Amino acid sequence: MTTDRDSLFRIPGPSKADLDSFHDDGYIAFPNVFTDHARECLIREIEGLGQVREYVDQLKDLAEDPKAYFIRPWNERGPYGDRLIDDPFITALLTATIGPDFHFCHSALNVAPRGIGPLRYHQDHHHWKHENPVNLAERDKYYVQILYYLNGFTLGDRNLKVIPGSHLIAPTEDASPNRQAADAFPLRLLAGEFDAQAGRPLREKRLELPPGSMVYINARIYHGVEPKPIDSPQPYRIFNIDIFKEAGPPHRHTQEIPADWISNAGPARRKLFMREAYTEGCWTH
Ligand SMILES: O=C(O)CCC(=O)C(=O)O
Ligand SMILES: [Fe+2]
Repeated sequence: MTTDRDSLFRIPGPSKADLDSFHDDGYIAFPNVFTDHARECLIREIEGLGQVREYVDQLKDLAEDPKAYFIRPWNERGPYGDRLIDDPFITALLTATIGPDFHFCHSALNVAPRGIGPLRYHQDHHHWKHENPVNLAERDKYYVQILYYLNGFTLGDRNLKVIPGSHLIAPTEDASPNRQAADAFPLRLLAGEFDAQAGRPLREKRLELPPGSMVYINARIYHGVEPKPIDSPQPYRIFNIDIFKEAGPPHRHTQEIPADWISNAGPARRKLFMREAYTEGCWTH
């Protein structure tokens, strides 16, 4: 537990129940975990970005054919977004769940407007979707996604949904890149076909989270997102994500770290950034 620096969060680290949830269910939900000040400053920082302002300004014109704003990697981070990367709470959580040997992989920012469609059930562990020796060797390593919901979401309004325990299912060909099989697989999971393998019933859990929340997931868990109704009381849902991986070769989106992030980093932060980025062909030569 670190107290050497101000945190953006209300709690210093995970509880025993949080850790059990990570290992047994594949995710931890942290409702309203940001301090009010941090939540407000982060929202202001993101809404102040030039591209986001432009996007929000033209939302009314796009109402017929809504499109989300999406950027990956999200490098244009202000002071609060920057602090998020190695906030003491985040570092404590990563260390408690996956051990001390992890790297920053990449980030993204997403703004989802009224009328946007769903995101199907999927997993995000890219080494499962490729068969190179390096991918096979990396499959069992942790890949964690930290999903930040600064303005929250309600049930049926761009809510995240998960299948608790589905991170325990071994990779099969059915869970592979073939789109048709990949779409059918979650239905088979939910129909009970893999309950015995998981040692528990695999059922959908639809989440509802207030502003200032975060969800910490093992990227092997099946998760998806529901559409945002055209008459949602919330004009857009802000979602940013930081992804960390156990030390090892690059994942599919392991990003280049901007030079100034490295030159401005102290030793602990620099360690997070000292890894190879993904490049075309890096798994095959
Ligand atoms: O939009 C969300 O709430 C989650 C998106 C997602 O599944 C992802 O970024 O991997
Ligand atoms: Fe995802």
